[in-house]
Amino acid sequence: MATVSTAQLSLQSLSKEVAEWVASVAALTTPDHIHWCDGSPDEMASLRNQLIARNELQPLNAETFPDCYLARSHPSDVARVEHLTFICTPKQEDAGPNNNWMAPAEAHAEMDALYKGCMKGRTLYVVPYCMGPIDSPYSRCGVEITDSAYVVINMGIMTRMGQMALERIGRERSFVKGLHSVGELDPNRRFIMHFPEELSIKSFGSGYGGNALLGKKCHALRIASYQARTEGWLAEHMLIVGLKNPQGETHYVACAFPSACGKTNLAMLIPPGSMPGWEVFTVGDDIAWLHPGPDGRLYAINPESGYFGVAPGTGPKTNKNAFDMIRKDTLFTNVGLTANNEPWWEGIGKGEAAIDWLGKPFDAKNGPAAHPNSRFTVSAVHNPAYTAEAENPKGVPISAIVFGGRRRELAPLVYEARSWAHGVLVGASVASETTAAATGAVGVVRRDSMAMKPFCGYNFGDYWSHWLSVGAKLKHAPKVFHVNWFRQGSDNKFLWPGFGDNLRVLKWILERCVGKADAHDTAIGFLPRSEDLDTNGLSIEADTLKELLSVKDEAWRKEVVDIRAYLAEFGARTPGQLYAELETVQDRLG
Ligand code: GTP
Ligand code: SPV
Ligand code: MN
Repeated sequence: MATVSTAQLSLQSLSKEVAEWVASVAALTTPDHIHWCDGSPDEMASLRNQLIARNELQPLNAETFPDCYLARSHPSDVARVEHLTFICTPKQEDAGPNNNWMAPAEAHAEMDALYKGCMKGRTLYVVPYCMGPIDSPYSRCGVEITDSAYVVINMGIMTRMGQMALERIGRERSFVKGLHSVGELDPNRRFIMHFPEELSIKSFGSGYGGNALLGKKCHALRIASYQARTEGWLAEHMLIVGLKNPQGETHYVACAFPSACGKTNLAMLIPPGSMPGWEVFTVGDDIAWLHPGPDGRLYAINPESGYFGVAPGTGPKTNKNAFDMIRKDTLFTNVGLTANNEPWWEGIGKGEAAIDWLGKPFDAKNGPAAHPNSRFTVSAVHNPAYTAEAENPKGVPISAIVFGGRRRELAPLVYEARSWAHGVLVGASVASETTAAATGAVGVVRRDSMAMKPFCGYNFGDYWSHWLSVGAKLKHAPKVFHVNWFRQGSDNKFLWPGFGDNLRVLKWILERCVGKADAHDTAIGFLPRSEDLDTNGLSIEADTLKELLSVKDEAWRKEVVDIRAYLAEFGARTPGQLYAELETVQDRLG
């Protein structure tokens, strides 16, 4: 029998459902010890000390990076594994061509065989958590069982963990069950399975990010999107940012960009010096749960309480807020180190690496010092742009929805959809170059509808219909836009400066929302002309800006053909309205 500890957690309000599930998992996995997590600072410190004693965590320079630590994952376990991620609905067509599918009984059998005795000699941690403000009607709770102390520490930062979550589960009786074991970290024995109808997740063989922190992509996107469909809301891969203009008006914008395509950076951008009077507030950097409100507007909460952000590219020039945010109380994963025991990565803008992410002396011949998908985990309250609106149980009203992708060609800097339905087509058609956030080739353009290709827990055809139906319920639907910060010239350099200067594009977007800014009407939607954008203080060639704001009809005619073929992959599930919207674009292209 396993020994049990509960730290400061009171199990008085423990629901029968949780107790029985934990007991059944313990019987299957046979841990030596069971620890119920309370999420307290003492508990986190004790878990860190255990990892330090086992050489799995390294304290960083205590003077310059107080309470910061470095973890190195297994070198084969550095990103999400989309080819090993499954949606297990009874019917395959409900998972859709956008997902890998396995029959639930088969998936359970396969996973339970892997779990059998897998925690022998280990501790089973029970992590009760709440996604969203603890008192919000929109929040949802879960319990993750894991044998990884690293996962517990991350969940402690990324979610509201402990007593309050356990009590809410006790009242609601419904919660998402997430079972996770690192197994042997064998890439050949690694699976991330989702059972949306059972509200359960089974993950084995990885300790990394979205594969292992089950509250994040597994619960807050794959399971939640499935629930959201039946309940009339949306669970999306979106940042939420508040923008206060010099007149003192604040608007909130939700933006869906694929992984490693700029959400964290946009969510905490610093206005350029030539745009005085603007203020930026971060509500969320990765996930938004959106609900139609009583006033006919769309309201967003951020289900997370921390950021699991991409380290490379984060420097004082690109993202000073993030750079300042991660100087204390931060957990780094797979970054390099300076001779001074400070974290280092490509794009940090100062110092140099002495040790690479594998722990070896750095030699540029062997590749980058930091893994391209190296990350920091940090509490949202450390963000200089944090706003207490992130705790607002009602969420914040959304004025604009912005889709985007990483495309060296074709997609202009920004354009506006003509209507909600056209916006759903624009979102469904998002295409982007793959990044290091998932294993596999990098830089390959693929369709990534609403930036949800790896995260939608059901058939995209049904998902697009759901988007259309949510819009139909909104008296004041947000306007929908598309942006691309990543257009490149023939020299492979980015045409647009990006980062803080993206506020210039957001300004035009907000002015469009209140009917103040001008635009010209193109085949694909409304675009600003050069003079419609605030370029005061921006050094950019007139021709470059013109190029960024151009629509190439010939290339777009090809794109339309490609989009139609993509929509057709979803057969009869694709809503006819999307084809009608595509026809309109095609007619306008001539
Ligand atoms: P996930 O956490 O994987 O969902 O990523 P994300 O969408 O939050 O992306 P993030 O903001 O972390 O940016 C990913 C990479 O793109 C980093 O290396 C950034 O430095 C870079 N990046 C972000 N914004 C811009 C931009 O406006 N222009 C350019 N050129 N690069 C950017
Ligand atoms: C992403 O890949 O979109 C991330 C990182 O935000 S992960 O938590 O691994 O999903
Ligand atoms: Mn993400």
